[in-house]
Amino acid sequence: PSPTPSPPRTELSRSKTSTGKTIIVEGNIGAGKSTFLNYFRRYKNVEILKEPVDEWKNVAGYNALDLMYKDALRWSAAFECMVTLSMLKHHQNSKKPHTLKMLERSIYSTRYCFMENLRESQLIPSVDYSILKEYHKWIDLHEDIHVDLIVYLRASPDTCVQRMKKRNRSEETGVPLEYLQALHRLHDDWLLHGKRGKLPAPVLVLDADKDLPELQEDIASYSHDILGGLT
Ligand code: DGT
Repeated sequence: PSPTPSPPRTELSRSKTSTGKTIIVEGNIGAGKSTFLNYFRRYKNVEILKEPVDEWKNVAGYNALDLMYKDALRWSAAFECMVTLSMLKHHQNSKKPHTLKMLERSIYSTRYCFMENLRESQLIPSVDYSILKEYHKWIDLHEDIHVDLIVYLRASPDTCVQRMKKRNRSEETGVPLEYLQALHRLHDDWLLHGKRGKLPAPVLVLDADKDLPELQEDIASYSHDILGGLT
């Protein structure tokens, strides 16, 4: 994988990132999104919306995440439907209207990274993919998916594999390196190479290959820019 370009320091003025704004945190599986989000728990004006992975693991008693990994051709469409709904809820909902909202992933990574990977790898029947695409087209046209900043935690697929092994989420045990390599490329295509059209917001790239304590230091040093004086 290509080296991480040095991140442009995003200078966000107070007026640009005040309350009521939305930041999405993107990056491969195991890139460190949880570490990033956990850092911001210390700020009371920041509302953190993590991916509801536990909900995906218990859909009326079914582990949809596990089903998707075990038999993607059969279950990936159902799983993407679930994820799309979760993301839509996160984009729409705010329990606290005067906070800065930080989302783990977004409807964009569902569409441009995960759905695209399933299509490229032929892990989703093309009729299922087309139906899902119709959903996303409709959402694009009719829903207000507002984003003010994208934080891209860019880690090499090798780093992600190591972190995945370490945390040992049972559903992910069979995930091959190639899957992470494909997701890495799709994140880069979307966030660095502009292959998915105009980005919804500026991108701040952080080198997430650094070990987690070092990454945490970087997050701390960028936190003021990220929050734009909110706190
Ligand atoms: P982190 O903190 O950077 O290590 O993040 P994770 O790995 O806790 O969170 P994430 O979003 O990378 O993934 C959670 C699991 O859900 C992982 O097995 C990938 C899967 N996943 C998340 N979103 C989608 C999606 O839209 N489609 C598919 N097929 N899988 C997804």
